[in-house]
Amino acid sequence: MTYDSQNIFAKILRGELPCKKVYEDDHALAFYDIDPQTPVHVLVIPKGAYVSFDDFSERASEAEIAGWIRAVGKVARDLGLPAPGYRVIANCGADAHQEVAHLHMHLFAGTDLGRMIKPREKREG
Ligand code: DGP
Repeated sequence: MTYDSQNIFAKILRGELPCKKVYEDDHALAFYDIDPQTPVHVLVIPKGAYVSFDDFSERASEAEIAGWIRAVGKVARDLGLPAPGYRVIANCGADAHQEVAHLHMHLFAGTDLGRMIKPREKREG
């Protein structure tokens, strides 16, 4: 998938749209999700033009990769999430229902998040 520079997060990065900023450095920007699904719901995006995790891991520099990953962890620590616990998810592509085609890590926290996948007894097959 080619990167569309008109996506919402690209506009936020350029300052064309506002966001409720949590953290920013040379490689990453973190802000609160506009439609929070948990009491704490933050998005951490790399500043470069990458669509998805697989795109980023293929094309980003070592510094960009380290910078983004470190930013995700720093935001979690700064928000006090490690002790109660939190979840990180990056939706990539159609089956994952990725809505915004700029790589983003969701941080979910602030409540018992339940199990990540269906209980064994409710799985198909
Ligand atoms: P995903 O399905 O993983 O692509 O999630 C995209 C998320 O982006 C979704 O949780 C809602 C959030 N979002 C969409 N538009 C905006 C916006 O303009 N501002 C902020 N802060 N979040 C947005």
